[in-house]
Amino acid sequence: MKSPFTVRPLGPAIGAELVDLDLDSIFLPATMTAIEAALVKHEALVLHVPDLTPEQHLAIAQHFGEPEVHTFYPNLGAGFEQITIIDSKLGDRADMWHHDETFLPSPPIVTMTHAKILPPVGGDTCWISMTTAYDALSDRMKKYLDGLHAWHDMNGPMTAALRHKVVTHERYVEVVTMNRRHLHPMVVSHPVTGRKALYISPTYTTHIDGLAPTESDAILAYLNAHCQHVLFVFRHRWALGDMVIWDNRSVIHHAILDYQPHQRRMQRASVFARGHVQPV
Ligand SMILES: O=C(O)CCC(=O)C(=O)O
Repeated sequence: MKSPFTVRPLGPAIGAELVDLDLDSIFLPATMTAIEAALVKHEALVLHVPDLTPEQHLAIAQHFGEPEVHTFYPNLGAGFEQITIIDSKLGDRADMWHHDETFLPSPPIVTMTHAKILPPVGGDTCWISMTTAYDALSDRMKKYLDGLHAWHDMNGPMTAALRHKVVTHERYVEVVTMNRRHLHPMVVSHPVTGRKALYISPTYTTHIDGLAPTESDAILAYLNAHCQHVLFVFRHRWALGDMVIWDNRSVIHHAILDYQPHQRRMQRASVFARGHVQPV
């Protein structure tokens, strides 16, 4: 069967774009299977879809699992509660390296963001291939990490948000008392490809379980610096109507905040694996 689009790699380690995708075909299982295959291989996929409707956005999300109704961000409402709005005019920003919501027991596996309003220049997003970063570690370091787990906590970024006056004190107290933290393996295996990936981020990972604080801090500082090497990074300069789908099991991301006072508004859906553990 003819492929429903052409996959053009945008970097050797991570990133590809889908060319000539017919949006009507996304309701065909074969198209979504092909998109998923391209995603797990390239880890971040750019689709040029200015005409994408919220129905189509949701249909793509539903292919991957259970779209999330986000706890913190506003959404499109009335049947589209799973389409979240991240708008700089509301003070929402994601200018830090992170996987999505790793303070949860089963964080979203895939996220997809559609550019609706962009600044005249700036506002790019970057992704790091945590599989390629893992592959580049020494065998000694890989052995050291084997079996280690680290804590992922929501409270650090909330404290930073309070300090930057992005949240009110009332909102800060409301969120931190939810006590969103979880222990995850430092290295995970991708359920489809089997590739190993580092599973830490400077945003949510606070410390390695069972290690002395100085050792944990030193190891995390080394790993975070290692991951941010340019060799592992894919940077996308958005055009209006682009959508990027990324695989949270293989990448971390960072939305660059360099465009103020201009507005940047994205509509996004994040997707839990089917049967995920509900946060309490
Ligand atoms: O706005 C972006 O480019 C990405 C924002 C982000 O971190 C997210 O949607 O999870």
